Amino acid sequence: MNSLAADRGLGVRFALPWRRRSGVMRGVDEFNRMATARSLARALDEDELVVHYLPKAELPGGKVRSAEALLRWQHPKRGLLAPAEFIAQAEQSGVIGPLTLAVIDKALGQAASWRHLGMEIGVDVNVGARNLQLGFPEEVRTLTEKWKMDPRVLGLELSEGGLAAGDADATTVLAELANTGVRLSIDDFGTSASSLDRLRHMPLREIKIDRSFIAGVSRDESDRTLVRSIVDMTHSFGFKIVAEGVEDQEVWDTVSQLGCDFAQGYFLTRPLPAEEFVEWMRSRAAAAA
Ligand SMILES: [Ca+2]
Repeated sequence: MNSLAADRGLGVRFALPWRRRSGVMRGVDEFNRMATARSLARALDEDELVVHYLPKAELPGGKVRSAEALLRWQHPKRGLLAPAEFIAQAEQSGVIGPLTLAVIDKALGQAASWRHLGMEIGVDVNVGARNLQLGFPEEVRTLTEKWKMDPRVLGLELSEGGLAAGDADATTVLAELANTGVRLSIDDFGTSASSLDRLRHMPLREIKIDRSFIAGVSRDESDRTLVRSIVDMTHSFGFKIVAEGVEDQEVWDTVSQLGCDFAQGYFLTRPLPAEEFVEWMRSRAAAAA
């Protein structure tokens, strides 16, 4: 079912089967969208946004290098909301710009307080196509300077679909972002058709292989072949590879053997609030000692 053989040559479209998870907008009508967008703007003012952290560890040793900042909304009436419940509305209403900057600000502030505790950990923030506006690189630079952080502490995870659009402004913005020194990755790789030839000319450091390809690697030969091929090709471009959604030891061992550089997933831990993340890191260090 995977047509990899046909996609080996560079410059050929690398078409992977669509395995995208269910749409987030299902069942949400226009009225709710607008109401959500208005209350998101208020949530920013009231500081109702919370960030949880999902560690990313080196393979095979498991040293934690960075943590992905995952946004939650502590809604006064609806409780803790996951991004699937509000990100699409934020993108449509334009709140996504200030929202993403608020997450970068919080994540950098967190990295600064971890550094204070002796933990040198980078932070990775999810960025959508609509964030790639002229002016965004300068805003990012201002935030790294505000927290006096080396820009390499910050990683931005860009959606594959957004980059595939190939808009001229987005290309300029990417080049400027790379110039600021922040790390750039492609997120959830494999969930949309993208041209590897195009990707290899982008200023990227890292490819994150979508969890849907990783889940089956320890028992499915075709998933293993696919992951191995992605690793071989993207390593030749100089990218590091992250396996997303690593849930057990067998998958950890398999993606490590396949040449992935980093792993993320519940085998390490679920996403944790910042204070719990510190405790988790400490108990891990104690167990390793
Ligand atoms: Ca991500």
